[in-house]
Amino acid sequence: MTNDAIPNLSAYDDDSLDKAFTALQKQAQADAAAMAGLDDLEAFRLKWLGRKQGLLNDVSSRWLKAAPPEAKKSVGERFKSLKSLVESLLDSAEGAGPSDAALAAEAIDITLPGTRRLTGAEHPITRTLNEIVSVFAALGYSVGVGPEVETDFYNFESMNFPPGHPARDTQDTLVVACQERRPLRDRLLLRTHTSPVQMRTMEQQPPPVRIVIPGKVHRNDAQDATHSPIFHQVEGLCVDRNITFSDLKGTLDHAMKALFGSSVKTRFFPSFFPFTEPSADVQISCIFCGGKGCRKCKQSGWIELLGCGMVDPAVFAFAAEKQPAYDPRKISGFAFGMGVERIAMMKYGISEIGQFYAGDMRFLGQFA
Ligand code: 2U9
Repeated sequence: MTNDAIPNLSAYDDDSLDKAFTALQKQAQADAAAMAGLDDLEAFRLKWLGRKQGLLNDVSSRWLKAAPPEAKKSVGERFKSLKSLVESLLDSAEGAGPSDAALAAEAIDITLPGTRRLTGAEHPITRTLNEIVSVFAALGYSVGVGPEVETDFYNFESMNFPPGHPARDTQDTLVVACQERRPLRDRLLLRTHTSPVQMRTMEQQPPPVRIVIPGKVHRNDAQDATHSPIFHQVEGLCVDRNITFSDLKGTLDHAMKALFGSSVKTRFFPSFFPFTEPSADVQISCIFCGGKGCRKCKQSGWIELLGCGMVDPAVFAFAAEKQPAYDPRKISGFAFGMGVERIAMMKYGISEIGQFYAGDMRFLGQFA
């Protein structure tokens, strides 16, 4: 349906007007008969009734407005009936729905098998991370996030790793280049743990604090079956009056039961971290053999899963520089940290950490 221009009328006698209007009526009827689908209906409406370029608009301006006064009435009557014809053609086409030809063109064979679409699914690391976070969220913990590019102060110094202290060697660090001219505390690095977010949170709010920090961390470690230079942690911090090691044990025992099943047992071994004192490693009874001893737990019946401890007063002292309420004589707290990959590997029986990052659909599809 092209928009043919409306020629100017050379004569306004009844015969000439009849001829001109009849031609347009026929054209409108032919256009209406040729309509097949909704697109054609809209094209018809635009061609005939379009406000600026519609043919009726042209007829009105070229024939009706240009008519000599004595012919205005007869042109007007014919214009009115042409317009009603176009409108009724449009109405009946709208009511009639698509033509048989249009329906046939759109017909589908519903007996053919459909196209199977892949359903997206959470990555096993995201799923495990969310599961861990929800266990603590149910205990009233809130969730914090913070920068992955950190300063030496937040990543190390405030966490009780003094400059030059050998404890720093336990977390091989990727540093941002060309920082040598800055004071050590301001130099940028890729965070080796999510602990700086807890420190930043304490600086922002007085106790009580109950937070978990999930996130990506970076270490200058070679990749092997169980290590990756980029991995994920969930760390937690609880600070209030009278928080004791029993609170820590009860909380983590509950969390491990929530994550691995209510029959799981926990035990706490003395350990060392610069930021907690006393510190402990937490083991859970082997989820593969129930504690009897198997290859997975090296016949011990126990698997080491996370670290924890009571927040070192030296760490509180750094927070107290901005929030005096973190006075270790008045408050106490516990903290813990776990590797998400390690927990996901345990939960899903995965032996190669690299599987998580390879993007192999045969692996990822198992979690859909
Ligand atoms: C503040 C004070 C103390 C966080 C803690 C651990 C123990 C721990 C490791 C587990 C496996 C890291 O992913 S891993 O390699 N983490 O053992 N993390 S206590 O202690 C804090 C954190 C923040 C202010």
